[in-house]
Amino acid sequence: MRRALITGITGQDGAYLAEFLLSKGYEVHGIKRRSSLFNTDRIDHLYQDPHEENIHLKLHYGDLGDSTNIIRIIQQVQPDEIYNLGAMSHVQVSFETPEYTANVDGTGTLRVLEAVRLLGLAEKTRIYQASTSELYGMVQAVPQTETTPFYPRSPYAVAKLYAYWITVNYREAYNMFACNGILFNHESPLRGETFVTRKITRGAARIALGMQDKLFLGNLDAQRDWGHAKDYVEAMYLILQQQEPQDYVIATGITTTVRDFVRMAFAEIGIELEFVGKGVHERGIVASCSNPDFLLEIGREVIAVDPRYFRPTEVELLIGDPTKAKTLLGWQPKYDLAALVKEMMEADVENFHKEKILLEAGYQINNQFE
Ligand code: NDP
Ligand code: GDR
Repeated sequence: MRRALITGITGQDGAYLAEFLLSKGYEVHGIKRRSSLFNTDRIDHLYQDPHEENIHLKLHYGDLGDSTNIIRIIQQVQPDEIYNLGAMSHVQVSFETPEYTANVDGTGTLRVLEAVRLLGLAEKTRIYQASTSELYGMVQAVPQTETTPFYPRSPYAVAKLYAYWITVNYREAYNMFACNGILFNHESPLRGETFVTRKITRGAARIALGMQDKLFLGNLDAQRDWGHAKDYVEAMYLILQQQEPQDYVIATGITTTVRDFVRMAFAEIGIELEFVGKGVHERGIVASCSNPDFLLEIGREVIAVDPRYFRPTEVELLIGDPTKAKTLLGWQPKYDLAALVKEMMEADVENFHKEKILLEAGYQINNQFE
């Protein structure tokens, strides 16, 4: 039985990847952080009672900031494959916690690579590094490929730049099977609530259900190449199954503005929006509402811009060229943006529909919004 170790198993990608590898017959080990509340919601459906026989999913406490536990866990697990997905992954938050982000996202990757080397596993263990389209940052050329120059625009991206190159360096210096997947934005109903797509689908659902008046967003002009996380974790797996270790761009090749994502999310539930005004004064108003379940008056303002969400330096345009992955890995995404938006909207309408029933029955629900 092949054994995989996933850092960041409690995150969006970790959850989909764990499910995918279990379905392939792997024994999956994951590193979770200690927190004061349970933080395994996304993988609870995969949980197996450790007292049972034949456990295929095992969780270990750890943190990428602590090499002692990284070494111990890797020594104990002796993994065939490591997927290094753990990271402080929010670009805007990285401006507020730059040193922490460098330590976890940058040096954390070094800790994993060096642990494998020190433990004498360089020949056995293959390593996937979660690199990112944020490396491209300021536009140098589009569509972005494996050879497009990097120009990172946030402490997050700079930390990931170090992680990218230390992965390449360990591959070249020690002959390790270590690869970067340069993944463009990928989303799903499991996406963290403060990333823009999930913030929009949650906001649209709550506004339609009468639970929220307005959704405040930042830069509506930003363009992103959005895919589905389920498709992208399959690419991670494929990258580690090749003869040669290489780096790959994983993307859809199509870019969309944040504004158009907002339009698509509301349209999915029968609400057409019109955008009026410019810059910080731009707002989205209801142009029509064909869904009898949602009573939204025409002309009502539901989207407004709040400069609080502007970033000190922004990445304006991302559009990836996945030709290499399609050709060499045979990777083929199953979702397009319309199917992604549909799945996310359906999930959030259902979530908030249930929550509304609980609220009306007098239950207190603590929700945080950003
Ligand atoms: P999430 O933010 O959903 O998950 C991040 C995971 O990392 C969580 O399990 C989190 O734990 C864990 N983590 C955070 N800090 C630490 C730490 N100090 N030590 C160990 N683990 C830690 O991210 P995604 O699943 O979306 O992304 C997975 C990886 O891919 C990340 O590295 C991200 O930067 C990268 N990436 C993501 C893209 C995307 O569009 N989603 C695109 C390109 C790259 P906890 O649950 O406790 O917070
Ligand atoms: P990103 O994702 O920064 O691309 O990083 P995010 O969804 O946070 O932002 C995408 C774009 O939307 C604009 N935006 C807003 N963003 C947020 N979060 N909240 C808002 O209210 C808002 N309004 C507009 C942003 O300015 C930005 O241009 C994600 C993360 O998953 C990274 O870990 C990963 O590496 C990259 O994708 C690829």
